[in-house]
Amino acid sequence: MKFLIVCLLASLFLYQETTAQQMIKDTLFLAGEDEQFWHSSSELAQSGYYNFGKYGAINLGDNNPATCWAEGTDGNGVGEYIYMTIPKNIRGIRIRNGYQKSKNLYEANNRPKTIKIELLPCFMPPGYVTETHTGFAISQTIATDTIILEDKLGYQDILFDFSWSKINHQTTKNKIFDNDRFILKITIEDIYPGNKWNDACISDIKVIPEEVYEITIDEHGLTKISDNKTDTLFYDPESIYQIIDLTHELEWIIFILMPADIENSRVETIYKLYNTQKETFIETENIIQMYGFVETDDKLYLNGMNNDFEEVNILLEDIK
Ligand SMILES: [Ca+2]
Repeated sequence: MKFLIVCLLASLFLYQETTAQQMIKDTLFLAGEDEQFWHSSSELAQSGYYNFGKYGAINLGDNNPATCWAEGTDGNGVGEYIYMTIPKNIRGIRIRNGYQKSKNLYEANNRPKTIKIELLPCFMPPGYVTETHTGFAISQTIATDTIILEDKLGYQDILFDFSWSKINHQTTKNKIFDNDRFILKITIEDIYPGNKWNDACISDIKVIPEEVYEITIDEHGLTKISDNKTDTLFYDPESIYQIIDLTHELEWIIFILMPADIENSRVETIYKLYNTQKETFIETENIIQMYGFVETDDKLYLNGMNNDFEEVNILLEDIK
């Protein structure tokens, strides 16, 4: 009987794991139009349409330091959150922390210090709109990060640690949620206290767009070309590099190396794994041959042979 229960728990766990991307968890009404929508857990001095008040979340998108979102709870703002829509592949966000209308107002109010960032798949169910708000169905969090903000005036950049290639891989397979838009949930976990008021404020948030680049491969190396800038990722005239396999969007590449001057060298082939996001070769201990990349249960594995001559599959996210 004990055995049966263990099996049942294991299969339940697997079921949740494999269907994790498919579930609608909640629906929300966000304020805004076309490109950018906003919502917050509370709003100071709320009046009129929610999110559009004097301290409504819509103030986060106007690129104006004289307007801000301020939370409206009795506490210091810890636990309060905002939602914003973002396009896929963004590198991060730029935040004007606190109420930046003036230095005095900045210091008078609470500034978020630690924030939790969560990425949520979403879509707009048809007809789920009001005059001012648009309904979104959201999934559970699929990526998360915790950030410490600086206590300073002006914009500060937050670069995400998300693996967009992995996220895009998951959402492309999903037929329910949008592939090109996500909702970001930003929760205040700690604050820098204000010297007069106990309200946490943020003046503005902007998206840092996707880095657009192209990678070119020749037999001796890789070159990355972006915004009129050319970076040599690696160049090795001593060897010839041939591609064995690569993943979607060129994140991972398996090379086989041979000496360029075969006449004077022992012919030896070496397998190497390269990650274009980290811009480096990744060490894989005990792997003497790499056959390619394989996908199982939505996860990508490196398929190869270890030094005991056994075939192995290594989860790529583990070796990153
Ligand atoms: Ca503003």
